[in-house]
Amino acid sequence: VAIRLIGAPTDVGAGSRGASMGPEALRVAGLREALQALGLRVDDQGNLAGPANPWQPPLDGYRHLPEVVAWNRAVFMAVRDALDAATLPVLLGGDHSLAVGSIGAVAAHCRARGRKLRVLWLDAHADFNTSAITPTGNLHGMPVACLCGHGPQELLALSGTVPAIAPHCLRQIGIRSVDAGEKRLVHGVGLDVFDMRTIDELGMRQVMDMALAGLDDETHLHVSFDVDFLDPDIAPGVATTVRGGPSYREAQLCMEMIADTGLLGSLDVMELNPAYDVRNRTAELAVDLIESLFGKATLMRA
Ligand code: DIR
Ligand code: MN
Ligand code: MN
Ligand code: MN
Repeated sequence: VAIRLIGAPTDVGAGSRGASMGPEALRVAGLREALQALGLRVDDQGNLAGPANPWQPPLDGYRHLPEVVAWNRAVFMAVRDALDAATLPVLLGGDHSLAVGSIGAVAAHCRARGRKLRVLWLDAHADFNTSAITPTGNLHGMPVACLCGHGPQELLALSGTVPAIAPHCLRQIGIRSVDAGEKRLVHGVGLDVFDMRTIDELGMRQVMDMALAGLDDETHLHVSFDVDFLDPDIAPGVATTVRGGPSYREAQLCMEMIADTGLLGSLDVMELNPAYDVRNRTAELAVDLIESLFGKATLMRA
């Protein structure tokens, strides 16, 4: 299956500027060439267009809602078109609010074809805030809540069905920063969260076995990779670093075990912020991990 790269150069959902430069940094780090070297067909469709960042304070609990909606509409259509063309969309973010459009399109695709959906949310944050509880108003802290039916009507409506996904489709991995009100909501909807303590206690191997349990050939696997998932020592190029994330080896194992399922159907690579990076090393690390996600291995598989 051919891979389709879709750039979404915006930071309208974030609290810092710079994630808008993420798509180009991934290209400079050689994402397309790395995937091609694995024998995959890659088509880079270039960047989507959308409104500029007006850099305004929150209004009714949301910062830049009209701009976030406009970008998500563009992302929804691009991901939908990629899936309709039987390609594997890779969304190059851009801030993580765009996962509403991306996963909304994936969910609609699965509904139309009677396929099951599993979403792996790799992130330091749960991204389950709402306008009532958000400490910032930044919509990149709310995409999971929106996808589960808690959020502004304009974003909920994107996928055609509310909620776009059921919480039981989700597995969150690497979580280590959840706001006070967010904690109650996450618990209330019964989200499956493998936080860093769980990874410490069980190890990445067992956590991924659990997160990937119950998949079958009818399952579409979507990975939403917030680069702040990674430990800041290896991945400084994000605006919202939280110490104590997965190491290089843990992250590699996570990606390799996803690759082993053979079910990856779509991917978001989000929140990479070159303004915080050091000589593009975080983009290069992301490319390295994405290679593993698409099956790069040291030895031939038995
Ligand atoms: C914080 C930060 N929980 C918020 N969120 C995210 O603003 O809602 N940072 N996603 O990457
Ligand atoms: Mn995050
Ligand atoms: Mn599919
Ligand atoms: Mn996130």
